Amino acid sequence: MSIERTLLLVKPDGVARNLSGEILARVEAKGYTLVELKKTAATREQLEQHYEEHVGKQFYEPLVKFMLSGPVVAAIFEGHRVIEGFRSLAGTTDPTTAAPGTIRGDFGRDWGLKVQQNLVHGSDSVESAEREIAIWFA
Ligand code: IDP
Ligand code: MG
Repeated sequence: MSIERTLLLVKPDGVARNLSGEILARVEAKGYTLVELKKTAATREQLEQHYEEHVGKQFYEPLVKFMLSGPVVAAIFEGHRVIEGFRSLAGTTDPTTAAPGTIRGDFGRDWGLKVQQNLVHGSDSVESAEREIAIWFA
């Protein structure tokens, strides 16, 4: 067994809708361990690093503006296969078609905006998790 860590963000829509506790509770109930937790206002510098893979895409600037629109909750969760496990709990990127039972499927919808407001971020690989944890928990 290898202990793995992931970076979870409750995005500004999730915080504004008072869903932070519900989201964290689902991850804890699944069996993963909360390691670090904070509510914070992202900076543009942090977001430019965090979303560097999306620079140049149509939704990039709307995404950065959205993530600056209010506070986020940042958490580190730990457990064997937590990266894959949290992405399964989160559901697919598009909340319209994310499976019911997932965070995005249960609480998300398309608001017709330039960026999908889909409540949560979760790291997609061990390398991404290490990079992202350093950005949010320096
Ligand atoms: P992920 O969060 O499911 O890993 P990514 O492809 O890494 O999805 O995209 C980062 C974020 O950018 C998404 O969570 C979503 O908020 C937004 N996004 C991604 N693709 C689109 C798109 O095609 N249109 C609008 N927003 C998008
Ligand atoms: Mg991603």
